[in-house]
Amino acid sequence: MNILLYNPDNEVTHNFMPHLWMFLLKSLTPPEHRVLLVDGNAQRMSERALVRYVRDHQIDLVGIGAMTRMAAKAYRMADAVRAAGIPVVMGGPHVTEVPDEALGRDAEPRHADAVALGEADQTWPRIVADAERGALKEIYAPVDEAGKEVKPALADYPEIKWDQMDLDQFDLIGHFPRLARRILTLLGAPWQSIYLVPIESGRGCPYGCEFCTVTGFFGDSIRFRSNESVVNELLMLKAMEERQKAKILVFFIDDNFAINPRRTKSLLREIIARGAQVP
Ligand code: B12
Ligand code: SF4
Repeated sequence: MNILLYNPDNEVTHNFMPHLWMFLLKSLTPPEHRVLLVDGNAQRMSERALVRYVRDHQIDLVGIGAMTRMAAKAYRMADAVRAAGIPVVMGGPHVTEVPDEALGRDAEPRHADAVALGEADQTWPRIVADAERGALKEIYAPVDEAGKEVKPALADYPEIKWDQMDLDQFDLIGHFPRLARRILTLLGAPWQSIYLVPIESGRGCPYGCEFCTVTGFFGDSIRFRSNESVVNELLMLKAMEERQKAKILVFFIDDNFAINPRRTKSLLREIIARGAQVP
């Protein structure tokens, strides 16, 4: 199948960083499928333009992820894609809170064929398999056979092959004013592109602030990736930086990067030690 993962823009500002979920789900997609990514923050699209893209690339399934801030645009885009006959699955924090809204179970019209609740690391391959059989279910929840919620163990976090992703749409140099680009050239900066790459090292938060969805969504205990897996990802980006003459900045998107000082220090020490070994 050809799958498009689409992240809507907020129709006001441009984001400076791509969203991690798209790269993560692409990495978790069985290799026989082709996955394309479009982030509306980098290439803003109208409903008509998205439908044209879907037709031009013969897309069989569209996955849309959105925060509440972008939900209205997400629904409009989903409606256009569904009207063109392509199934839409939606995920992320907003539809997890209000799945009935996306599925048209309240007073509003339906926007999605299926909704992935919560963390979709484990449900995504099932969604893809069901879509391929033409048998999408309405709701995919991360639960075991007994119906108990299962949080993905980040111990087996997938390798995100940044060096094999087409990152052109996320190149920040294109967004720099012409003067800033000229100054960079005059200063002899060797970079032909600049990327800001999101990385996570852990999920969850014990504090449960009333205005925030993180504790409800990711749980109140923190799960960490192994130091090795995080540092491997950083080293891959460093190698990519040199090969592509690019500048790559890394943004740790963890809500609580330093919540466990012993673990944070051990990660930072490993970054320093293994980073120093790179010539
Ligand atoms: C990094 C971050 C930002 C960054 C950049 C966003 C980016 N480009 O990554 C910045 C700082 C810019 C930002 C801004 C805002 N953010 Co923010 N942000 C985050 C943060 C900390 C991490 C996001 C992330 O990558 N998580 C890790 C990935 C793996 O998790 P995920 O995105 O949830 O994806 C998983 C599932 O949701 C699911 N999934 C997601 N999408 C899809 C789609 C499909 C098809 C499927 C099947 C599954 C699926 O699968 C993934 C893997 O399990 C989250 C909190 C958090 N820990 O998630 C808040 C969070 C997403 N932000 C939030 C908010 C409110 C905002 C702002 C609106 C704040 C403001 N008032 O301005 C702005 C809006 C930005 C905009 N463009 O308009 C809220 C959203 C709540 C909601 N109800 O939607 C969150 C959840 C934090 C909170 N306080 O509750 N944010
Ligand atoms: S992530 Fe931050 S705002 Fe959200 S519950 Fe935890 S401490 Fe509070």
